[in-house]
Amino acid sequence: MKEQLEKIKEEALKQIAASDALEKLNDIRVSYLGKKGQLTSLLKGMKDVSPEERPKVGQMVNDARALIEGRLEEAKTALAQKAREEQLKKEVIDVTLPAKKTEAGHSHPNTIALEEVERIFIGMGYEVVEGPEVEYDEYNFEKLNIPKGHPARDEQDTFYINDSILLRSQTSPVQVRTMEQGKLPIRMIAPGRVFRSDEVDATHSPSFHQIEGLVIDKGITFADLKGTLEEFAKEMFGTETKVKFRPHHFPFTEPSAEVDVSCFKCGGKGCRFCKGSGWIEILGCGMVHPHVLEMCNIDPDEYSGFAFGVGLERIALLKYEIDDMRLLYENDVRFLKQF
Ligand code: 2NM
Repeated sequence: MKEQLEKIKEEALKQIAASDALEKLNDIRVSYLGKKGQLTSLLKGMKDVSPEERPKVGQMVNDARALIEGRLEEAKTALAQKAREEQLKKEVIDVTLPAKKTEAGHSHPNTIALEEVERIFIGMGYEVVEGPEVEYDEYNFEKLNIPKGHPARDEQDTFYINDSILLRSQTSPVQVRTMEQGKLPIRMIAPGRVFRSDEVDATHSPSFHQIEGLVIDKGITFADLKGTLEEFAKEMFGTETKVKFRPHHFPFTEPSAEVDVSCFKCGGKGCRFCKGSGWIEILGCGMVHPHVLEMCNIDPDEYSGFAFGVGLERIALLKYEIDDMRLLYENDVRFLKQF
């Protein structure tokens, strides 16, 4: 009987050591320790053992049972631990993997054109300055030589919050604010949203964007203005571009001019794009009016300067050959992705 017990014990331990799944361990438990298990059957054979031997043999059977149970438990814990480690390995997060791409849309043609204009002027030493879209009448009109009743107030009719506060019709109030701060010389551009009381059509919108430039220093002349804008036009539209200054009138500059560039489609010969003229109007400019300088506390006998203003949408429409301004405000990504 002793030999039988040893054999059963050895066989059980061998099977436990070799099992690689929880179900197998359970089968082993049943086949050795279960009601009809081998060890249980062995106990039933105790009646054949002599009464003196019985306690000893009983003890041996119990020890074997305890040993097998202990090993089963250990094996179960080890298997569970292994399973958990494998799961952790499978679920590991590799933080060095590239992130899932989010659909980021596309830069708006206005943004692309603005960044190009900013790049050119920053390259010439200009600062980019921003200011409020809701402005005082004083900054939007009065200090720019457009007193109440001036005809330019009709051309630049805008939206009023009350008698003295409005939505700016140009970005020049940013220049006024900068001049008032009194830090000279000034070399700046002021890009931003402006408002006019206009009906929507292919070339008009009640809200659009402007970039205005201002240079104030001692001895600034119209020659500086011409050279600067010619350089800008060549960088923006190509080195072959020619510029033409036509006399014009603005209340805040004297003298004033409108600037045409030679058509970058036909080179100036005349085409559908430039409506046969060979020229395309792109901006307005002039020497800052001495009265404007005075109202901004700058002595016109000591300082002079030039200013200019360009419509951002106009540049974007020209540059990308878009024929309807309304397309710029729909933000249809299929449209935006073309630029
Ligand atoms: C334009 C045309 C000409 C302009 C003038 C000023 C200021 F504040 F210095 F007086 N800022 N911008 C100006 C001059 C704007 O836009 C067509």
